[in-house]
Amino acid sequence: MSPRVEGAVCRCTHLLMTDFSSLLCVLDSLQFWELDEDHDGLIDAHDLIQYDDYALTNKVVERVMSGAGRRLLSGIPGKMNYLDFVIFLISEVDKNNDVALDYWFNVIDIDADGIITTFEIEYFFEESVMANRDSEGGRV
Ligand SMILES: [Ca+2]
Ligand SMILES: [Ca+2]
Repeated sequence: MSPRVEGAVCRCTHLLMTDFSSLLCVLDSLQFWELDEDHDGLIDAHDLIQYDDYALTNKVVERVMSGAGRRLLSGIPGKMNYLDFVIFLISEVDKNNDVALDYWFNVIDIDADGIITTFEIEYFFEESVMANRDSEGGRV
């Protein structure tokens, strides 16, 4: 394990107190390490789009990387640090917790007016349909 990953694991261990949570944290660290191709401790949109075998659309990644879900702690526009990634992962893995609900609501609420409209849903849905068509070889 590289010193950078070990450092991330140690930081995370201080944040999460149970053994199970610590194990999840180690797995998160390895996932972060894999996505961070140049290993500079930051993930950009190019890296995040590869998350979970390209499970996210470009529009969602763009919103996440803009800090729409939650302001990025990295302080660098368009770049996510390890803690930003952990918050993203908590929101992505279990979408039923309050953090996740707030996170994804904010991602979809493009104009940040506190209301999700059909326009906002269509904006994201359109790209998902196109991605499904592509993955199914044109069949829908
Ligand atoms: Ca990087
Ligand atoms: Ca809105």
